[in-house]
Amino acid sequence: MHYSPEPIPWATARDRGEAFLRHMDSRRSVRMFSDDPVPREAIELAVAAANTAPSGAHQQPWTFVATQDADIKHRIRVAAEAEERENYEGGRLPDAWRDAIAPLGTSSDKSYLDVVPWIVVVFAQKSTPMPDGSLRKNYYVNESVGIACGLFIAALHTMGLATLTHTPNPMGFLSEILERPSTERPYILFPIGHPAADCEVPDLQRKPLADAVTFVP
Ligand code: IYR
Repeated sequence: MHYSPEPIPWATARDRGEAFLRHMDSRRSVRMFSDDPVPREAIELAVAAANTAPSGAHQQPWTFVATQDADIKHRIRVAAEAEERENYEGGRLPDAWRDAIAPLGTSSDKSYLDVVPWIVVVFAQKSTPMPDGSLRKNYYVNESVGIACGLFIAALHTMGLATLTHTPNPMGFLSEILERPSTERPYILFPIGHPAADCEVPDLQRKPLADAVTFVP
């Protein structure tokens, strides 16, 4: 089918590009959330935005599992903290990894998982069951689901919501608690809510553009 979006004059395009950059640059990952409610529609809108992501062979190999159930969130917190205690206090984190995350000030305390109104866990479908009972193998699953997650984060930020790209390690427990099939693996856990009134974030700088892009020749 035909696709012919309206051309945008450069002056307008630049304004939009700059506004989008300023908007995205104002986003921070948050670990201190308030328990203020967030409407289910906000989650639906963000997933709908994520669902526009390009994907390998248009297989859309993602499942977004959303919960605001206090018991499920608590079970996720307990399981995540058990794994992270092994990492932080049990010596499972290699020294180099420990050094890399030290500036973030993280610990095995994941109490925000009880506080946030929503948890969304994204699962990557290594394969997808078809209506005829066969299993379809998916291609470029990591790339596809990663792009979808980026759009999801941008959509949440656009609605003034905060999140954290959280990958408790290992995170197989999420498949059990959320009862997902073995064709899917947990990819990222997103606690979602408003930042706490006293929210603090690490004083991080983004690397300069010159370190992010190189034009050749
Ligand atoms: N998964 C652990 C450790 C951790 C790892 C990275 I890479 C981070 O950027 C931050 C934390 C945790 O969630 O605490």
